[in-house]
Amino acid sequence: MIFKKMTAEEAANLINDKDIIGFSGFTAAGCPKAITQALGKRAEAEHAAGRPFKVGMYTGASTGDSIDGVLARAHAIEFRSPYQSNKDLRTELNAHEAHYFDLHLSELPQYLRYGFLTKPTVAILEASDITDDGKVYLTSAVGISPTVARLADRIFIELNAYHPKELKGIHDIYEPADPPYRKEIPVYSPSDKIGVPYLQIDPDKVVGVVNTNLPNEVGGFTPSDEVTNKIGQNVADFLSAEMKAGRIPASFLPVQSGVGNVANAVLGAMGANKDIPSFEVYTEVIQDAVIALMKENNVKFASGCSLTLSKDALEDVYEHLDFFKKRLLLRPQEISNHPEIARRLGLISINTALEADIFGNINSTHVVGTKMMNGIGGSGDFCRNAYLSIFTTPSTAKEGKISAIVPMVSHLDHSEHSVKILITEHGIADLRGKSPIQRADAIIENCVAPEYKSILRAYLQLGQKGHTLQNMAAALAFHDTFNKTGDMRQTDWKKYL
Ligand code: 0RQ
Repeated sequence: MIFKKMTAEEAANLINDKDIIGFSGFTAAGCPKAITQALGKRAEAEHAAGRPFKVGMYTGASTGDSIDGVLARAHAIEFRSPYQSNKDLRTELNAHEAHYFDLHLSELPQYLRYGFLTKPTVAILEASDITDDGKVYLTSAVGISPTVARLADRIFIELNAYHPKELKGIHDIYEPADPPYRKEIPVYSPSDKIGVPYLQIDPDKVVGVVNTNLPNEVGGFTPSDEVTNKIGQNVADFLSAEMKAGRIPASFLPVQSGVGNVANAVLGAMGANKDIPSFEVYTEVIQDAVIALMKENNVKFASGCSLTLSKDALEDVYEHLDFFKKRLLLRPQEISNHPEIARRLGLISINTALEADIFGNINSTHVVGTKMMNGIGGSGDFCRNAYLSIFTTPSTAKEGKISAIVPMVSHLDHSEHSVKILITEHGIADLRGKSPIQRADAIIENCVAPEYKSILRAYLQLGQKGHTLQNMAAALAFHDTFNKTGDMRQTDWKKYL
């Protein structure tokens, strides 16, 4: 290898205050780990010496603790985009210690190319292999790697022996041209390969290669429970009824599903439903449930941006790469989440809401209107453009003190114009073709927790006039009551009239 080998500490010492770093990876899969750990220590040492040390950060989505956790705890983040789910980083950005801007995941690479955002000065990529002429074979995710590797002035590689070199061929690297030269992105089915299996970088930009042998830092899953299982069951029942009604073709359509326990339960229930045929997946995050369904031949093929798998599931994939490489493909997020492809393939998109309102608007990001949770992720890329856009949520949070369904969302991420179906553990509200008042009836009747039904029905009787029956004095009374009493069930409309 012609590239200079170095330790993580040596690499970190070459990264400067105010550098802007673009990282490989998507979720905790495929992220660098060693250089950032050393960078955290360097930042702490600089701060102890009274010198400023903060970096800007572009990532694919969330990362492992070695990036977001380490750098947040070291107070070393100037700004961060686009999606995060680390507790310590969340604390930093809600306290304005780090600036955070939340972006549709498909848009970040083109925003960087268009010059809308300051370009990265440094790229840190995790690779399973690299050739002397600059062909980088990534690991278990792609994310924004192609764009940041091209735009950055300096590149550091973490060559991680944990990932087998035989991964070659699982990635499909493609960057679209920018307008006015962009043509259609020629993905006509989830398994279409349109690029090359490696990331071509300029070898002259490589500052050094750090050898590692570190697993991904993907967190474990909470086992599914009665609520998530019921939501999964309701989604599967709904989709099988849509097929019977002829609104989903008998061969089915590719599925996009979000991240987390609800998403795993939904996929599990779809696999168990005898009416739903073996289907394809075109998504961003490939989770454990997809691998389990693939082994049972309930999923034929999965195209994604990352293998966000538990340690056991990833090792299972790596042990049986001959089987899985024919069925898995990893793309840049610009392609896995591309609106053009979502619309062309006719994705059935299933994402989790933090909060929904009775008129069908969705809040995916802000807890009680102010505190950032994780970010919009890919939910907007998919929901606006899907064949059928479904949002799921448990009907309540915090032992029933919070209703996930409120009169008006406290923050808007996806509007009533994009959201077609809302599903909770209690049932399904089909919002297609319904007026606001019909949507409110369907949601209260089918999705709301029993203890909140009469409160929400009473809201609609407050005497408001107009097309959408919002009462401007009382629309956020659920949230106001929660802030004052800690329990939305105590909402008293009279106080707001
Ligand atoms: O709180 O963490 O203190 O226990 O929110 O809620 O039910 O565990 O659900 O982990 O699946 O997260 C929307 C955040 C759901 C996620 C969201 C509290 C609840 C709990 C988490 P605790 P759950 P999940 C693919 C697509 C946006 C991006 C997206 C998300 C915590 O799915 O980030 O869809 N989605 N991307 O108690 C206050 C409410 C609440 C609430 C739940 N209404 N008010 N707190 N909670 N509802 C992913 C990518 O793009 C990479």
